[in-house]
Amino acid sequence: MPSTQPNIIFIMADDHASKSISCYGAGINSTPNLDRIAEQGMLFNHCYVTNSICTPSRASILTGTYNHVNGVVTLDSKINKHIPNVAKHLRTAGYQTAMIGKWHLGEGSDHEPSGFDHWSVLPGQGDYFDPAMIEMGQHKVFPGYATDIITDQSIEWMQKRQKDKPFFLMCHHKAPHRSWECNPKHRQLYQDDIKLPETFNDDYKNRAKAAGLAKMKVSADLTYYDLGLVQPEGGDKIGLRLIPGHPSFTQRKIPDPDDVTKLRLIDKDTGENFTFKTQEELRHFKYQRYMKRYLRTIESIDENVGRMLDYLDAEGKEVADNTVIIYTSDQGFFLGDHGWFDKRFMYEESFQMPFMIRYPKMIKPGTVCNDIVCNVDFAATFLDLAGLPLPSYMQGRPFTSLLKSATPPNWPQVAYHRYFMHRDKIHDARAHYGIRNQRYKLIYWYNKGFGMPGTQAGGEETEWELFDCEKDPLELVNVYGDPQFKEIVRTMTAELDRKMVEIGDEPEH
Ligand code: SGN
Ligand code: CA
Repeated sequence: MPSTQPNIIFIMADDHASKSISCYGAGINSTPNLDRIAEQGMLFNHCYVTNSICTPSRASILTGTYNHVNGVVTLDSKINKHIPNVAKHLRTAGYQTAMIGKWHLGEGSDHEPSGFDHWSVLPGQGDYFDPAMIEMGQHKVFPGYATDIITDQSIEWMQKRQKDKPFFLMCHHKAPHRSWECNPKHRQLYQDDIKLPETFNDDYKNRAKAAGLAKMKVSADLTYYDLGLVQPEGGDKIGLRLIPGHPSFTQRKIPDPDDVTKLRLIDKDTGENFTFKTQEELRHFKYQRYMKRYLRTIESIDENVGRMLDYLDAEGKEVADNTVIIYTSDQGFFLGDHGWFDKRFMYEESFQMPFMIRYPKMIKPGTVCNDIVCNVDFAATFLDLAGLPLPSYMQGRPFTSLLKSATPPNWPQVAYHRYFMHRDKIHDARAHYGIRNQRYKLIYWYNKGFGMPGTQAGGEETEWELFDCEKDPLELVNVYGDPQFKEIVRTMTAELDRKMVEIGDEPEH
């Protein structure tokens, strides 16, 4: 007799911006299989990450708590495997549980996945090709492409499961993370140019200094490795794969030389040569090359999510109807927006997570939710869907009523974000916290690092930003100091204070 408690399949990509999922409507690519989840279920327009960076986001998803509570505040933090998490609750209540793919919450016996009957994870960021994985503590190498392998393992685990018990599967892809290496069969995709985002030429005027100082510009901060290029003079050999941690892996940025006509770049796979007449041409080349490489890795995610859906549907209507299937990403990503790649900021493109969910028993097909939810709410929602009590330590709220299109009138339409890593070595992003409600976004750049690993001490002047998300959705004008917004600043600051009191985080002065 199959269980009446739903199965939960949680598919999460790494750095997948909603603009590169076609059901979100930006029109830059086509993802028919990801779209199936939204067509047969619900799409969220306002799902936010509480800290726009991998490791902390994953800790919040697993534990249902904010980062100052679960202790996973930076990219270098490691989760304490003894703290409770959603998989432990589900497993104790009779679920079969598995965690397959990117983990990034630490390695070794104190930090490995816990609460899972089966786990097979990439060490650190993992590799796109022939990835090493740690399977239940054993190191193994799996020949092939990471997105296929993670899907194969997920499907195999579902095949082997006990059919009379519900299951919880976390399937975490590596793609489309930097350095955007696609499955070779997708190399020819995207011959036509991708359209530039409206804010590609942002000059960062009228905003906090952090925006202009961040080293994540498509024009200046991409490396040879990122774009699959080599250079004739002193460049890397064609076909050479650089090793993460090796200085050239992150440091060899493609220059904007004084005389751009002297620059020659070479495709590492085909040997094709690229030369440039103007700086502008080089800048656009970088953007196109970045976007095409990024989108090609998504092609494989789309195919593989299609395989997961097909597998589930082939198990029969009863199982498919009783399964919650989610697609999301650990945070958003800048796709040339504001001239950037990467994430970390509370600006909308990196703050917003894609979130689509299918659960035929509960969700009307083709519905859209515009209410604010957060990754901290996921764990509580899973427990609620499984009919389990909400543990007192969890700070997230179950959004089951939103799935039924019955948002309670008092639903708190507010998301809290805090990025702790002040001035990381790679992108030099500044520490900040703030809140967003349906209309406004308030950000405080407190610019301090507390000497945490991966951060600098700080000591710069602090700054505030306020954006009118309705009138200025691209967040180009900081209206914090505008007298017209005095009252809004007051109410938003009070709301931020309230939120910090509620969740137990402390303001910085
Ligand atoms: C790597 C990347 C960064 C990225 C972090 C965090 N550089 O360090 O660009 O911000 O990962 O990504 S790389 O050249 O080494 O790829 S996260 O998804 O884990 O948060
Ligand atoms: Ca990520």
